Amino acid sequence: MEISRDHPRYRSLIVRERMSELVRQGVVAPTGLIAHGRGEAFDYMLGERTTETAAEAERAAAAFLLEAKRPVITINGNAAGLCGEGLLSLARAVPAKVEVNLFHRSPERVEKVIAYLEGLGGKDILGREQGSKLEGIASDRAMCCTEGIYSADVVLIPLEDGDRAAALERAGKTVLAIDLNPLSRTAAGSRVAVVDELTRAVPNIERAVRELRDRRDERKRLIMEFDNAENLRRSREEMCRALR
Ligand code: PTJ
Repeated sequence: MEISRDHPRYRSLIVRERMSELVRQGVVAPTGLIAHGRGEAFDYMLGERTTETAAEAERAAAAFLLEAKRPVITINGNAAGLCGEGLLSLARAVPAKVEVNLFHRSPERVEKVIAYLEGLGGKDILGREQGSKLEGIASDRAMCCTEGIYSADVVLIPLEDGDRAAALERAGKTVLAIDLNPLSRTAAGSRVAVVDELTRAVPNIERAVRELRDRRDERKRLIMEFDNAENLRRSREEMCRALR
C-alpha cells in the first residue's frame, strides 16, 4: 500500500504495514497484530513520548543489566519486527545473550525469527535448542535454553505474557519488562517495568548503559531506590492526566 508522508499517522501506518508483511513471512504471529494494536492504544494515552517516569525505569533497567552476571534479552516475533536492530545493539552494548522465545512456538517460527535477526547482523542467537523448562507454565511455553534464560540472573523481556513473566520471577530471575500496559501482570510482577514504546525504550536503555558503565555507585543507588509499584502508579497517573 502507498502511504503518503504527509499523513499525520505516517509512522504508525508504516509500522503496521511492516508488521503485516512480517505476519505473511511467519516472523510475527497473527495475534501479534492484536498485541501491537493494544500497545498503540496505550501509547496514545501516554502522548507517544517517553515520560519522566519511564526514563527513570529505563535508567534502573540499564543499571540492573550492567550489574548482572548472566544477563539475557529475550526476543519474540513482535519485538524482532519492531525493534530487532535496537535489541541486538543493546545486547552488544551490555553485553547480554539473546534468546528467541516465542509464545506461539513452533520450530519453524523459531527458525524464522532467528534467521530474521541474523539478517540484521545478530550472532550466536539462542533458541533453536531449548533443553530446559521453567516450572509452573504449561506446555511448550515453558521451554528455554539451558545456557540462556535458564541460567540467567537478569532477563529483559520486551512484550512478554504474564504467565511467563511470573514463571521467570518464581525461578529467581530479576525480570525487567518493557510493556506499555501499566496494568498488566507482566508489569506488576517485574522488578522494573518500563512503560514506554519499545522503539523509544530500547535506545534509551542503551544510552543509559553507556552512561552508567563506569559509574558503579550510581548503578547501586538506582537499583536500591527503584520502586516498581510506585513507578507504575505514576505511569497510570500520567495516562489519566492525558485523558483528562
Ligand atoms: O511472537 P510470539 O509468538 O512470542 O507472540 C508475541 C505476542 C506479543 C503476540 C505475545 O507475547 C502476546 O500475546 O503478548 P500479550 O500478552 O498481548 O502482551 C503484549 C503486551 O505488550 C501488551 O501489554 C501490550 O500493551 C504491550 N505492547 C504492545 N506493543 C508494544 C507494547 N509494549 C511496548 N511497546 C510496544 N510497541
